[in-house]
Amino acid sequence: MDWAPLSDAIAKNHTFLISSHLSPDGDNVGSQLAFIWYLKSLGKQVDCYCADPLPQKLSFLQDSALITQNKPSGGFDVLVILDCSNITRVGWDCGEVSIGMIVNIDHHRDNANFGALNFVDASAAATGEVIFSFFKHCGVAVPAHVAVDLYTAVMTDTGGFRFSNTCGRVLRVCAELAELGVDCADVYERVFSRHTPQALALQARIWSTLKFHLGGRVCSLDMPHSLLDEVGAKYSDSEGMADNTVTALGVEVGVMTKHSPEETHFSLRSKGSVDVGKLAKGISGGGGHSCAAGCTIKKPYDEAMKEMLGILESVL
Ligand SMILES: [Mn+2]
Repeated sequence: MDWAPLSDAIAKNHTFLISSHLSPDGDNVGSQLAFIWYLKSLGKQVDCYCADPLPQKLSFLQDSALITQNKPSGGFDVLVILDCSNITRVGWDCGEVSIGMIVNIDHHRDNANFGALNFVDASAAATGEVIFSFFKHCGVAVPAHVAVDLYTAVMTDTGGFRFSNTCGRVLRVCAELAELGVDCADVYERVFSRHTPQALALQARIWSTLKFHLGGRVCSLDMPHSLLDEVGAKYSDSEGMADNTVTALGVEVGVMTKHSPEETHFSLRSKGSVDVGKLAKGISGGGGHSCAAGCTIKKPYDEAMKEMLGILESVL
């Protein structure tokens, strides 16, 4: 990666706005916090806006309150968009603020290169990994709390080092971060093992919808949005459930649906034989990685599920 244009853009400008995608996850939040810290350490003026609030489990990250839901106004020299394959993923209209240039830093292979400067490394497991390589290129002395941000980014985007994007390089990056002062067990526990009773009740109800299709090659779980009020849980309490759909023997593709009466959102997971990223892209508003992707079908659950199973039958 040629980092010189990024270093130049940072050196020549003063006011920065950072943003990332809706439904913030560990990579989104960790990457934003690391980049806020870096720019502030250089004396830059930095604002950060995320259209959705952070999940509670990520609020332990130092300075997480710097990621605000205060809609930006006025002008900024540079808008830095992190972890977004396209600009609509930020969930707000960037045209509402006056922006000198857009810098796009990401690791999604379907990134639309929407920035004036684009730093997209599709081989990286997380945007946090891309940022860490930039920091190393610049010789930045990364403090422990920023190492925690970046470690959280990589840990979450690899599903706790379980996904196929976990490789020697990724583990070496995490080893370097650990040596900078990350308490790995503490981060894992905070992110993956702290559930409210309502969250577990929600997950129990989701498990009760377990179904197998297409001769056992597809497994599905479903969450009607109305379930949240029923058990007093939050939308984010269902996070991670989609990963369970590919844990059964014989299953090639897992489908986790979340539906309202009008539309059905699909989280797709693959064991590898089907590229669900490609599949989701063929459906309006969809996208993602080859083993984890998402899309929405604007139809009620029964109809949408029938359509999805038809698509899956044609590729399995
Ligand atoms: Mn990511």
